[in-house]
Amino acid sequence: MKTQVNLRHNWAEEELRAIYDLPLMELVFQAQTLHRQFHDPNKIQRCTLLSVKTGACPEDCSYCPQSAHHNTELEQEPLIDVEGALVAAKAAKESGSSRFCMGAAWREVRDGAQFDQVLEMVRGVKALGMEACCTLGMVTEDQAQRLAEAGLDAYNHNLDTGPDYYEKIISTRKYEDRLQTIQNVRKAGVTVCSGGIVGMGESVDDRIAMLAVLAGHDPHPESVPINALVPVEGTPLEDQKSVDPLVMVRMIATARIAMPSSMVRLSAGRTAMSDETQALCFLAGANSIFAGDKLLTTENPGDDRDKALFDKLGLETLEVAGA
Ligand code: SAM
Ligand code: DTB
Ligand code: SF4
Repeated sequence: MKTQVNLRHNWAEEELRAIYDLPLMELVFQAQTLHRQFHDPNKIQRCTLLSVKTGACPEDCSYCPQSAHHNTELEQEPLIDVEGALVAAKAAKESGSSRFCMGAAWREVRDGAQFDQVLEMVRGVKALGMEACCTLGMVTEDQAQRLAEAGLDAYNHNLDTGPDYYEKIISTRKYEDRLQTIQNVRKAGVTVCSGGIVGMGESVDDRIAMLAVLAGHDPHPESVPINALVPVEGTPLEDQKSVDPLVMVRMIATARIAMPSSMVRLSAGRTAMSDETQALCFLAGANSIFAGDKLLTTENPGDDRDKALFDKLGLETLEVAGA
């Protein structure tokens, strides 16, 4: 889709805040207008997640059921075999997903047999004709390069929130560590998937600060997941009040306006959302979702509910060329 809009990489927080605070109708209209210059408004990409290594993570991310620092009911699982990952990838493809994202509860990638196994999974997913994505924690430039050589299309590494709020959520790593991994991924020629979570008790300014950091990257992250916190029992954020759905709409619209050519993914939290909320999120510029009945460890709406939603809204699945 051709466009005349110049992408900007110098958004000031004040500018983004003014956009976020627009009257909702104006905000959604502006976001949708821009959306149409870059994307087909009736097409949504479907991606499938698979947790290839579950739980016992040394990081202490307050939102995460997989952290070893919290007492959740989660069943731990060591790295699954390549065959198991590829069976899941094939099923995902058959159900309409064009991207397969493999997640590991690691703080960082370590060179060795387990990383080699993940590289083999990436090669296998590519051989199925899908986009391959990984989210494995921190990676060095050399490891990112090896992922690129295996054919990896995208690496997910979220900033999660603004720089000031970050230390309230995670103490075992720094914002700068996250930024460094994103840079390593970019240098290796792998596309960047980076976004965050709303509903962790952050202020509007924290949300805006995160969007300003994301939109300050040149190029922008090709994909920007916006997650609503899924509060999980046993995590420090278990009692967080669920986020107002219109906060998701405002975040998505602001992300769409700041990064108009990126895929904006309505990510975790859809199970608790009404069809109407999701419709507003799509109108505000979300054009990708996670499909299937599971995210990494928590529930997702599943194919039946999503098919009904797509049918009701007249949405189609976006086929990704050259995946
Ligand atoms: N360990 C890797 C990392 O942290 O980058 C990859 C897996 S981690 C589970 C991927 C992302 O899932 C996190 O960055 C966070 O944004 C999101 N996430 C985890 N738990 C969540 C929850 N309870 N609700 C919403 N998003 C969550
Ligand atoms: C992203 O931003 N959200 C996905 C994906 N990237 C890796 C993960 C959501 C996880 C939600 C909690 C869980 O299921 O464990
Ligand atoms: Fe580990 Fe990632 Fe969960 Fe943090 S978000 S505890 S790094 S799996």
